[in-house]
Amino acid sequence: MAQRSTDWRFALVFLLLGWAGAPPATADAPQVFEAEKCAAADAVIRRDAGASGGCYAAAPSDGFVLAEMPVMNKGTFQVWARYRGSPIVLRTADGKEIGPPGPPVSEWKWECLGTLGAEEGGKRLEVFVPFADKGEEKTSGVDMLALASSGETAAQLDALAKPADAAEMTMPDADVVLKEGAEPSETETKPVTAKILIDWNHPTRATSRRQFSLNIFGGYDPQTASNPQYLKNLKYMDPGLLRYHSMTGMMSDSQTSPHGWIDYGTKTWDGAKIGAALDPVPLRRAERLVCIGRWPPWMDQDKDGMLDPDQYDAFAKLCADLVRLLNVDQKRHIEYFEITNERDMTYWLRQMKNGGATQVAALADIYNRCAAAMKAVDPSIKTGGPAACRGDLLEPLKQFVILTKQNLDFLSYHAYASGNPSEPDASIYNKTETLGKTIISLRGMLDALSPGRHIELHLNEFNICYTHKASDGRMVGNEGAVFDALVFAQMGENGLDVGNAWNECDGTYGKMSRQYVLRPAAHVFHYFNEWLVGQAVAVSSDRKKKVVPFAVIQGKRRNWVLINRSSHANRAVVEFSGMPARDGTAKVAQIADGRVAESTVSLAELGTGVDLPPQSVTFYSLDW
Ligand SMILES: [Ca+2]
Ligand SMILES: [Ca+2]
Repeated sequence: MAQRSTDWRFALVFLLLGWAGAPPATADAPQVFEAEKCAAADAVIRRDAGASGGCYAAAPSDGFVLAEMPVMNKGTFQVWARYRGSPIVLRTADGKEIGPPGPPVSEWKWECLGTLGAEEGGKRLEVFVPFADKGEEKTSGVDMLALASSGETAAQLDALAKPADAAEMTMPDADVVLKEGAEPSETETKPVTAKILIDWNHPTRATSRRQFSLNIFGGYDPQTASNPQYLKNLKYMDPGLLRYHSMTGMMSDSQTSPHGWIDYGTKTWDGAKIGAALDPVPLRRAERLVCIGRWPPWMDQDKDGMLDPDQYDAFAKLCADLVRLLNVDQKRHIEYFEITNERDMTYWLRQMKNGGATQVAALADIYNRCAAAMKAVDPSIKTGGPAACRGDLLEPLKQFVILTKQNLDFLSYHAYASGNPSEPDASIYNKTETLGKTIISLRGMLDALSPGRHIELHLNEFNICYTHKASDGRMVGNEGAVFDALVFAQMGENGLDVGNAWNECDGTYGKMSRQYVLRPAAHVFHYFNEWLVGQAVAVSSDRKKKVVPFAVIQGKRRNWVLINRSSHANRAVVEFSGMPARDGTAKVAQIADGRVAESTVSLAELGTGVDLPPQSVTFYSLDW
C-alpha cells in the first residue's frame, strides 16, 4: 500500500516538472528511519506520545554516537532529523561533519542538517550527540531521520511520521524509559584464548616518548617540585614532554597560593617563585610546554568567562612577558607555549548547547594577538592551543585552525572517557577506540588545511573521568593502567605527535599519590617509554575486546605489550611473522593486581599460550 502511494507521488512530480519544461525528475522518495530502530545498543529508548511510532532514542552520555544509517542515495541529497532538546551533529562514518550542528529545539522538529553529494553513497551516516541531558529533566532525543532529495519540506516529512499507538501510551505526557542506556558493551564473561599476530616485517609508524607523556600539576609548587621522591618518580616514568598546567593555580596570587605565579601587588609574573618551581625539575630528557590556561580575574570584570574586549592586548602583553621572563631573563629555552585551556567551554560549547552564535573568531583573535606578541620576544618558541575540552567536535576546531593557522604550531585538545563512575569498564575501554578515530579525523583536518607545513597534534589531557567530584577510583587502580595502555596503543597506531595524561601527582588522577606512592598506571609510563619507543609494526588480535596488542622494533630488540581489558583472566597465543623460527627467552614485566613484577618467558610458551591476569598490562622484550 505504501509502495503504491509513493509511485503515485513520483508520477505526479514527473508530470508536473515535465509540463513546466524542467529536466525530468530524478528524485527518489525520501528514505525515512525511526531513530529507535537504528539506535546504538547502549542508547536510551523512551516513549513519547509526540514521537513517530511513540518512541525516540536518547544519548546516555556526552559525545555519543546515537544511531547509524546506511546511505543508498545516488545523487545529491539532504539529511534531515526530527529531534528535540540538545543539538545533534551528523557526520559520515569516517568523521566528516555534514554542516554545522543542528540547533537546540524545544519541541519535536524536523531540521535539515546538510547536503551530501553522490560520493557519500554507500557510506554510513552517524548521528552524534555532543551533550546528553543532565539533571532531572530528560527529554532530548532523536525521533526520526530522513535522506531526501532537495525541495523536500518539513511538512512533507512530518506526513511520514507514524502516530503513536494510543493503547501503549499509558502516560501520554511523560517520557517513559523503555530501555536504559550504557548496558555492558561486552556481555561475554568467560575467559577466552586470544590469537595474537605480530608481523615484524610490516612497519607502521614510529613512536616517541612525546606520546607517552604527562601533565605537570604539582610542579607549580616549589615544595612538591623539589621533593626527591617526586623527582625520582618522574624520572622513572620518563615522559618526553612535560605540560605545565594548573588552570586556576597559575593565575593565583604567588604569595597566598602554593601554585600561584602572579604577584598580585604588581600584577606581573613572580620570577622568584617561578624559578623556585622550575629549577628543581631537570631538563635531562624532556621538552617542556607551559600552558597559560586563562587570563587573570581582573581581565574579566563582568565574570562571563570571556576576556573583556578592552583587555585583548593587555593579555597578549602578559603572555609575552612570561616568555621574556622564562626564555630571555631566566634562559630556560622552553620550547612550547599554549594559549588558553578549555575556553571552548565559554566561546562555543555553551552557545552550541543553548543556541546562539559561537564565538570561535573571538578566541582565534585572542590567540593570534598572543602568539604574535610571544613570538616577537622569542621567535624560536612553538605556540598552540586551544586545549579544547571537546576534540570530538570537529567543525569549531576547524574554524579555529582556519583563523589561526599562520601562527599555529600545534592544535591541542582533551579526551575523558566518562563522567559516570558506574559506567561499565568495557564501555570505558571501548572509548579508547573512539579516541583513536578522533586522532585520525583531526590529523586529516590539519593536513587538509595546512598541506605544506606539519601542524602538530597534541592530546594533552586524557583520563577516565572528567570530574574529580565523581571520585572514579578506577583512575588510580588497575583499570587506570589498562586505560592508559589502550590510549598509548591508539596514539602509536594513529600518529599523534604528543600525548599528556592528566596528571602526574594528585589524589584523584595522579600516576603518583600526594604522598608520592606510584599507582599502577605509573608503570605503564615506565615500560612504554623504556620498551615501546621505536618502529611500530602491524599487530592483530582475534579477540580485541579482550586482549589488545601493540609492538615495536627497538634497535636490536623486539618488544610488545598485551593488554588484558577483561575483569577475568584470559589466555593469549602469540605468533610472529617476519622472523625465522627460533628458540629464545623474552623479558617480561607484568602490571597486575596493583603491582609490577618482572620475569621471563620462552618463545615456545608464548606459542602455546600464556595466561594474562584480570585487568593487566604485560610487556615483553626479546633480544634479536
Ligand atoms: Ca520514532
Ligand atoms: Ca568578560
